[in-house]
Amino acid sequence: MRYSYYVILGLLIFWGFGCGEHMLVDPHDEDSLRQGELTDINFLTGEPILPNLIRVGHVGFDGGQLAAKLILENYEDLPGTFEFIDRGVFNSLSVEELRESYDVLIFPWQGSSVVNADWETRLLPFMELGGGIIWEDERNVGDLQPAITGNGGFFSRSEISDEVPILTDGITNNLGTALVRFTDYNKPPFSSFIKSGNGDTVGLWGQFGKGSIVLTGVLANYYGHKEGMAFQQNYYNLALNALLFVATGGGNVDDVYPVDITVRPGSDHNPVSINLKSRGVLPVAILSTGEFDALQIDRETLRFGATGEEESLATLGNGRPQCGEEDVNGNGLTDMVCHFRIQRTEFDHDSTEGILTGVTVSGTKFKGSVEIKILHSDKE
Ligand SMILES: [Ca+2]
Repeated sequence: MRYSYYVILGLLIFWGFGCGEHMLVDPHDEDSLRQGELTDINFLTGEPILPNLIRVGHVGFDGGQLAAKLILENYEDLPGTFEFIDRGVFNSLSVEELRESYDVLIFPWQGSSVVNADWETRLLPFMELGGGIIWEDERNVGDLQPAITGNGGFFSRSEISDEVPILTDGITNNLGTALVRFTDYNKPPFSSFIKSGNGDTVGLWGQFGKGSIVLTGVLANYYGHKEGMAFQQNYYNLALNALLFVATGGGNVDDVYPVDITVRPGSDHNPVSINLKSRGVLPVAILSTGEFDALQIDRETLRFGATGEEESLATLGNGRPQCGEEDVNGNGLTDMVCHFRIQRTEFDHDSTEGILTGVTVSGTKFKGSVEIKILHSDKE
């Protein structure tokens, strides 16, 4: 079971969320140029839903261990194809042509400086088309401006400084010397995840549209080998993680998990009537299921009203959201009940639906809707 490593890691990290399978790719999305049937992240477990095929293009240099090639071809730890792209060919291909042929582009250490990896006209558009980029290339750092400023050199022994799901899973050993330091970057969407012993940022990741990028000054692709010395194995795992990370959009979850909600739980009225003149609050229950644990909601993110964007969450005297935990439907699973100020829900006399949105503590977006009835007894 070549995937078991990731499945177990994902389960360990997101064990609190139960398990469930939700394919996030919309097969009807005509805008998507994803060719390799790349998939996304399971909403609840955080596990990557593995791509069927990752087509990797390796730009301009074929030295080192080529961890990506090992991962895809020798060990088959991820499904995919690996192809060298001659620098001249690379420069002659448009972004659209590149995206049609490749899901991930690797810019390796000692890539040719002839390569045109201009951020604005090449890399960013490639990612916006859903492509992923892995970068170890100290020779073309100049192409990254204005998004990122970096410079080459030797930067002391480095290590993971920030945990990023998928990307840093299982990377425990120290990493070696870095050859690129990132001195300035827009933040967000870039985040640092590897730092050198001197505190220099030598690893960044970011998401752009449906695509993502991992930039490192450490040479995971160059040195990574599954059966090498400990540091090579560590690099191999980082290269594998990076490949999976960018192939799945960097854990980019655009979709929204559907949740069940009820207004005024326990009420006999269905739909529940709402009096727009009321200065009171409306209790809304977010129901737990075997797949969705409502207690994992980040309460502060809840919005409820006509569009689901209304900041109507009621707070207590201490500023905390007015929420409680209760099994409102008696199914043995504790639900979350929060109160919303009717005056801030933006409902009008034509409203027939209340929409709730929010985010779980692990970053999963969710949304629920419920039928409502506006009380028309008051003459306006
Ligand atoms: Ca329940």
